[in-house]
Amino acid sequence: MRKPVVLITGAGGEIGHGLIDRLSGRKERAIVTLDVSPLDSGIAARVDREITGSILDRAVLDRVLSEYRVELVIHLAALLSTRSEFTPVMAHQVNVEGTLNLLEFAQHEAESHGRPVVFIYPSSIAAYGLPSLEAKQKAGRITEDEWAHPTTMYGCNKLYCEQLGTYYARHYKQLAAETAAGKVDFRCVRFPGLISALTVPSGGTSDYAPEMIHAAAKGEPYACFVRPDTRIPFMAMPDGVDALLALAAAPKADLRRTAYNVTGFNPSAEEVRAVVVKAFPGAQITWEVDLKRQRIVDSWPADIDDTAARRDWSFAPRYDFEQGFSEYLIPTIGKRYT
Ligand code: AKB
Repeated sequence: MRKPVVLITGAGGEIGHGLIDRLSGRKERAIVTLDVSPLDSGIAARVDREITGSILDRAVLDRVLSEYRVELVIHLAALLSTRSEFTPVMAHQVNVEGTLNLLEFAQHEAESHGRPVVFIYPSSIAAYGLPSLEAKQKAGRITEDEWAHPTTMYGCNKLYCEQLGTYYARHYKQLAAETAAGKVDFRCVRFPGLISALTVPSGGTSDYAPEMIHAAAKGEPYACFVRPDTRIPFMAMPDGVDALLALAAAPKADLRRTAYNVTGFNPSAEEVRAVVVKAFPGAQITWEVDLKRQRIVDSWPADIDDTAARRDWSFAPRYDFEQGFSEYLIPTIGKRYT
């Protein structure tokens, strides 16, 4: 008998750390991870099987299929927005072909054990694209179906994979009589920038907020790569992990969409700086705008509407801007660097 497990791809990244921390405490299912790099020792010890390999390698996925009964896939592996602009073809391979491989894998798993496989996919505010700062200001809080015109390779990849997942969930092989549609139970969270106290992100464009905080805690100077008035939504990592797990556990009948916005708070870069300087007096934060990265965040919304997530699966973040910093980020980061 194959063991029932959760498969987490890209497990060594920012979200993976928080997720493994939480899931290993729950002991509901064995945890199998797949990442191109070995996991760091802190999380490696908490998973049941660590596979070092690529989501582009179908032989690796076939091996997982033969060994485990995967009931839940949490597909985190991706190249983030700034990195993807430097290597767009590779980004497309990892972000789109990789996701396609995983969806096929989930479909085969579901067929082999005769039950739907829940597939959790983190999408991003990068799926949006506002054409100008004026439009961004006017748009305010936007819903999932507005302004979905991404300007980055990563954003295009995310938006397309949302559609691809919906295809697998609702229409896959609808012309092939022998295959019932809907074996992959695809569910997607559109994340804002995530801020973790435990890890520093790499390759993203929302990274300026976490980088500012971590640099200040380490006593290092930081030159912020966006203008002080830049405003996009963020969320504290524990809320991000909660969102993935809450969506995975939601009764299917309650879900009226496949992709849901979630959000925590939306300070300007200057407001983040002010809080950081208050928490770490003497923090040296300057502004050195990178025009290309600025253009990316200027195309992302200032705020997003999370009404659908609140309505369909009762999602409410624990942390607002004040509490996110005072109760989670400052104390946890402070401890980490002392
Ligand atoms: C990035 O900046 O690329 C990510 C994201 C907002 O999806 N953090």
